[in-house]
Amino acid sequence: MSAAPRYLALSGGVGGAKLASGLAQVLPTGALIVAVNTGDDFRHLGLTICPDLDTVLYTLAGLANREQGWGREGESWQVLDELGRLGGDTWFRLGDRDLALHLLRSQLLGQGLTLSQAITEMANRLSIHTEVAPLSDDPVRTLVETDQGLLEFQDYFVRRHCAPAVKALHFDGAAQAVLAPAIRRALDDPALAGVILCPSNPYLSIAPMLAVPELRQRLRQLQVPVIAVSPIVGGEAIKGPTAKIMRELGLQPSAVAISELYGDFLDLTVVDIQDAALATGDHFAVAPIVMKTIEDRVDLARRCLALVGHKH
Ligand code: FO1
Repeated sequence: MSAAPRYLALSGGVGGAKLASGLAQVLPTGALIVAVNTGDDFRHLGLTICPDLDTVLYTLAGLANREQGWGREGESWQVLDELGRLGGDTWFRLGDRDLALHLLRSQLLGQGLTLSQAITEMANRLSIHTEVAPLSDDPVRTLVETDQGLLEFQDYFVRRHCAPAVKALHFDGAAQAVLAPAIRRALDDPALAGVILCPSNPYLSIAPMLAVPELRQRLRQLQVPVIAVSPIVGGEAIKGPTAKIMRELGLQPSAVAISELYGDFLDLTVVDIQDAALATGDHFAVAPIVMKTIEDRVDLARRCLALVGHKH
C-alpha cells in the first residue's frame, strides 16, 4: 500500500495564505506542507519580522485580520501608539497581539533555533496541524531596484506604498541558500503527488523562492504535476502591486505571462473564469480564483487537487 499522497504548496502574501488554508481544510492531517517566502523578512525594532510566514500561520489558525489579510483580527495598538509618542518607528504597523508572536520568534531564534524550528514551535503553540516551513533557513532578502534607489522590501512595499517604479528585483542570499530540511524531505518523499504554486505575487513572493537554485532544479525534475494559480485576474492583480510591477518591467499583466514565467517547470496554470479566453490548449484550466469566503478557498483547493490528480 503506497503511502498517502502528500502535496507541497508554495505561498507568499495574503492570496497565497488563503489557498494554503483551503488546501489545509480539504486534505487530511500530514498531507500538506506549505513552503513560505522569506524575502519580505527584515529586522525591525530589534525583532525578526517574517510577514509571509506570519500571514500563513494566522490564516491557518483562523486569527488573520479578515479585512487586511495580514496581522491579527481584533487587534489593539497601545504599544505602537506609545512607541510613536516616544519617537519610535511606527510606519510598519505592529499590533499588540501580533507583537507577541514577534517576541516569541525572536526569543526562539535567540536561543539558537533555526527559523524552521521556531516556526514549527510557533505553529504547535497556535494548534496548527499543517506543516509550515520557510523555503530556506538561510537569509533571502528581496531588494527592489527603483527610480528612488535600491530599497529594502518593506520600505518599498509598506513605507513607500509600492509607489516607486520598479526597475529590477534582487534576492540577496538566494543563490547561496539551501532548502529548509522539511522542504527537501517533501521533495524527496516518494509520496509527493503534486506541487501547487498559490496565487502569490510572482515577482515578490514566488521569485524569491525560485531564486534558491535547488528549488527550481527540483521542480524541473519532478515527475508529478506542478500547477500555478494565477494571481492576475482580468489583467489586474487581485491584491497588491503585481500588475503595476509587470508593467514597470515591460510585461503585459496577464495570466499568460504567469505561465511563461514558470514555463520551464510548470504543467498547468489555473486562470479565472474572466480569463477563460486565454485558456487555450491543455496547459490551462479555468476556475473561479477570487477567494472572498472560506468556501471559495475550499472550492479552489478542491479544484487544484483534482487538477494534480488527487482522488478524494
Ligand atoms: N502591510 C502594510 O501595507 N502595512 C503595514 O503596516 C503592514 C504591517 C505588517 C505587520 C506584520 C505583518 O506580518 C505584515 C504586515 N504588513 C503590512 C503586510 C506585509 O508587508 C505583507 O504582507 C508582505 O510583506 C507582502 O505580502
